Amino acid sequence: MNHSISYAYRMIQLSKVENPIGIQISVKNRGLLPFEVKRVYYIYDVPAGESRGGHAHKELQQLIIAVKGSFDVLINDGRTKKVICLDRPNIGLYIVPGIWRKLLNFSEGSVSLVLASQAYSEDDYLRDFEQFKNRKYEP
Ligand code: T46
Repeated sequence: MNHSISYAYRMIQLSKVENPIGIQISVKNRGLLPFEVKRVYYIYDVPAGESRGGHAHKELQQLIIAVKGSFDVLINDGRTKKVICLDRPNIGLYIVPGIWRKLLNFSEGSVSLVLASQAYSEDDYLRDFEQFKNRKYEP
């Protein structure tokens, strides 16, 4: 039987206001997002060929947006993988807790913006893939 990873993520379209002086995108708490934003960070200047992430979170929910350029997000629930390309500043990738993620194939000059449901806590990270898999599927 094929296992679907569709429960693990959702693409969220953000509202865009376009006019002759530019484009603005806003994200409201308790709007489209399934969580309240408690932290924002962004990643840029990733050298060619490098990747970010490579871990899972126990509780954290996140929305990842390519505000500039493009990159791929590999998600893996321990059984099934999927690669999602982010390349539009008005489309965010929402990832539920407990999903391994890796960001890769960054285009030159790309910027990823991440909205997170919790303050930074190293205790929330699962950084060892074998531990991640065993934790998920122990009987
Ligand atoms: C994720 C991917 C997409 C902090 O002190 N505060 C923070 O808010 C963050 C995100 C990181 N840090 C520290 C922890 C490490 O010493 O910054 C250093 C680099 O963090 P990390 O190796 O976790 O970076 P990435 O890019 O591999 O992962 C980050 C997020 O940590 C993670 O939640 O999903 O971006």
